[in-house]
Amino acid sequence: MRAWPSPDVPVLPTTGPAVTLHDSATDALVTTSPRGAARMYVCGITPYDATHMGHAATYVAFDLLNRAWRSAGHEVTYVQNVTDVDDPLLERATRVNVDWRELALRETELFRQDMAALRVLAPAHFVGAVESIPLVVDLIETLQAAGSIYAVEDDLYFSVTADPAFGSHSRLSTAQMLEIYPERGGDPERPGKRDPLDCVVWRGAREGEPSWESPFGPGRPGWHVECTAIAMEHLGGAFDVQGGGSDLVFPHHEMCAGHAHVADPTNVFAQVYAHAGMVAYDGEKMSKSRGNLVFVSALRNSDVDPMAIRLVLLNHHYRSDWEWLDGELWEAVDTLQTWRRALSLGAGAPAEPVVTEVLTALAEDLDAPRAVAAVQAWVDATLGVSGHLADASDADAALTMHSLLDAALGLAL
Ligand code: 5CA
Ligand code: ZN
Repeated sequence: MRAWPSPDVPVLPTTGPAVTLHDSATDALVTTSPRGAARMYVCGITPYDATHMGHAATYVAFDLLNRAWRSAGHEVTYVQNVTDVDDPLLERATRVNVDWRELALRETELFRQDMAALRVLAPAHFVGAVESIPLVVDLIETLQAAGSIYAVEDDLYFSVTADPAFGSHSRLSTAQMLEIYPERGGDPERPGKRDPLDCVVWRGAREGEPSWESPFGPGRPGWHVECTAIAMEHLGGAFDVQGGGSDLVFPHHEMCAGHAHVADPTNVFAQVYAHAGMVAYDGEKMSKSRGNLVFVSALRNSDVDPMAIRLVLLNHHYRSDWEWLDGELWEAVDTLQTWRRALSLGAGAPAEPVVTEVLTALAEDLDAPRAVAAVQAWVDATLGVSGHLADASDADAALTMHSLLDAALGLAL
């Protein structure tokens, strides 16, 4: 499907350092070393409701990675899916009495607008589950040939025991996996399964649900196999980073890694599994199912500057869990006003050390709060205590800072 219009990225005078990133599978910082273009897959939305701050935080986090790689001189091939057919979407469509396709189209379009407003660089491939059904069918056939697929009634399951590395990506014990699984779409109790952790790859047609023809009978793709098929098709094996929120560590990314490994035992799915922390609101994880949501589009409709929303997100390290507080948004609005005043002066405190510090901070596991602090220090030095131009030793400071804020942090001021 169509992505959103991607903002331009200004070219910086300095090249950034190699990018290190926390890998959930090893719980260690890894220096990414892309060969050719850096290849990144980030799990996209299930489009049954509008983009909330949790989604926005996750996509801005991986946008920082995209930008850090570009600053380091890499091209980036970015792939993102849209889960445009799945249980929660169908349930919501039924509940609000709207055609599921219409709901998915509408919410995907709103997501595009939100991402464009937040200046998130667009993926090269923005791929729906429905349009990927032939890829999913091919992958299931490969998994079948490897002996890892069996049927329970009209549904096909993937045997997790077919992957000797199963469980290693999330580093969870079987007991922990069994506890989380039913909370995240799994069905450990279903009779007829060989292992309670096995997952559906093809869901046979049900009355009132959409279905597509396949060699396994009419049905629709399972969730995990959708992302595996799309990532493998557009990025190949051992791509650089598989990303998403930390709610996807298990089962989603573990299953994807399992499918990919069984499909090609000589290869791995991704080199690094990176996860953004969860954003809460009213004391609980912000989620469509709980309904404790702050929508990007609602704030935009109230004329909130999307750059202020982005600054709030940047003020929290991507790996931390944090709570959305409306007060932080109004602080960010004030901060941007001060930053714009400093930038309007043209000359200012030396900008080059700020470029180095911001690029270094972002290259070290996307430390956006540290980068923001460096910008704030420049603003303070430029405005001084009087609030007027204090240190004008760099005649082109504002030009450099404009480019830096835009290229590295996605803030166009
Ligand atoms: N379609 C699947 C991924 S293939 C899905 O999880 N969709 S989603 O709409 O529920 O979430 C979209 C992305 O936002 C995922 O990467 C998810 O991990 C992330 N996400 C969801 N809720 C939050 C939250 N409260 N805080 C941070 N990230 C979140
Ligand atoms: Zn996914």
